[in-house]
Amino acid sequence: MFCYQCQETAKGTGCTKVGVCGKNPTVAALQDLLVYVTKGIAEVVVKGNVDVAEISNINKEVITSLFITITNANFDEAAIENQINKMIGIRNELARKVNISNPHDSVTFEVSNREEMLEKAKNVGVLSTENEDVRSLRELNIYGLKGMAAYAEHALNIGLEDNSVYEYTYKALSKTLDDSLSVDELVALTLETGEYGVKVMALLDNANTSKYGNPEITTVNIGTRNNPAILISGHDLTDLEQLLEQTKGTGVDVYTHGEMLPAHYYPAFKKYDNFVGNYGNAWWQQTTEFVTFNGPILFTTNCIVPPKSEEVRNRIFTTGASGYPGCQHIVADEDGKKDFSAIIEMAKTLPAPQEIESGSIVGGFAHNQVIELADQVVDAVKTGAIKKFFVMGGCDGRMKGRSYYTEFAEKLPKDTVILTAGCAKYRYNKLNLGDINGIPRVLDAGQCNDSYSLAVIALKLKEVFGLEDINELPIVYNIAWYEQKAVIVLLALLYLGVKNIHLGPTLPGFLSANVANVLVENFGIAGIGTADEDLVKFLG
Ligand code: FSO
Ligand code: SF4
Repeated sequence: MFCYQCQETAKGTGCTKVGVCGKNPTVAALQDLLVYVTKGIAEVVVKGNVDVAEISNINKEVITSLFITITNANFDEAAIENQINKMIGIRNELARKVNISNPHDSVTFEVSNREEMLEKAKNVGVLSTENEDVRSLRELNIYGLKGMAAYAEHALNIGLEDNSVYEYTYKALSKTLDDSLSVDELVALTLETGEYGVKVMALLDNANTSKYGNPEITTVNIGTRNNPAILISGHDLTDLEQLLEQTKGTGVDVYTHGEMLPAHYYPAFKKYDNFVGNYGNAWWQQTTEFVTFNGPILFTTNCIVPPKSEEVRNRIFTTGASGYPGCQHIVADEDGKKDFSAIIEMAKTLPAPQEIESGSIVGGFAHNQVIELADQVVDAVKTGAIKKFFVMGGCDGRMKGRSYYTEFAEKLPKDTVILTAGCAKYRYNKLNLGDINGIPRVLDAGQCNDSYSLAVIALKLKEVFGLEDINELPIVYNIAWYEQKAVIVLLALLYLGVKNIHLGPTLPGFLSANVANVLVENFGIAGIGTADEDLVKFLG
């Protein structure tokens, strides 16, 4: 196997024997093949001039397939094998209808069993592109497309889609097969991927806020009650809504974990008395937190860490693109309805969660809320009460070096404000950093996709202060990354013209030296140093 798509890749260069994430070589190979057949479908759509508006079912399967291959989303060999078979069927049916000349191998290959799939996968993975710069740029784009697919799927679950996002996905996937593309053309493609990243995050923001209201300042309980409970993780708000509806009045409580925390900020979910609070921290801490939670856990998306015991595994359920062998997977019916009764019945038989902390945290600072506070914020900047903003969004992870972010947040001077989104916040959101004239020093906009909010806020501030360039704002970008959704967020920021982003805890292993240089020279991308060194650098 060879996989280097996430920040925790072995030695910073690539997982070759087994994934640091727990992905085994069979899963890795099947995921490579799933991406490959998805590229084949893209080839047929692009070369055959297929109108994406006519193939909504295929669009959906394409984004689901990409989503399945995101880090920590799906470890279930059988589920991935099924998806490959489904995609080959879709590809063949489409190819019969549009008939393209000189089809690429991704359009024509056939495999009839697992063994043949594994054999075929040997020649279609990341290393099948020999030139390391071309490989680096192809993968950078593919990882961005995977992140984009995840966000598109959440928006679609709410009923919103944008055909131009699908069209672009097909175009970009097919370009990753094109050997005639120069490095410069692939760099241009990367920026275009960022453009569609902005589009898809705006689409998801629109879907979430039109259905569930605008996030608002909210105090979230981090303690527990004495009822049996279900923990919901991942990012999908429609799954949460259905779970809350189905648990209403059953005596079973619902808690969020990891990236589901920002759901508490939406007005629509506040009416549920059994929606108690957030349990625990970022995804990687689930290995201990799921043990003490006691009740069943529902994964709606990525962020699964292979459970260490049978006992915990038996309590895990998956849905959507997520999957884990031996865990019950809940499928939606044709109308998108899911039956969570098995989870609810299990919860009733299990003890209430063990309290691991108490108190509360405050969040809900997405664009609408911050813009409502704009006068206050602008005043604080004008009077010098706020000297600088630090965008510290992104991801958390297991790496020891991530304690940098806690130290950095603790050491920031009291006249600075942290803007965050994604699970990176767990490194500093319980530190009690205080406020500035009533404005909390950590403003949490929401999930990783709500990084869109941070961009909207920056653009608004630029307008209010009458600046020409977003980079003239007193904002420093010190972002943490882990998986492919962070890649699309990064590409989106680059497309919006944000310069000098610091990316840590390490730069992506998939950037070749030359591609890293392009990012450094054109966008000022840099890594991180120690917290002390960086504070001196950023505060000037
Ligand atoms: Fe991932 Fe990062 Fe959103 Fe976290 S981008 S790791 S679990 O912030 O969440 O999906
Ligand atoms: Fe390794 Fe990350 Fe790939 Fe998992 S997703 S196999 S940890 S590079």
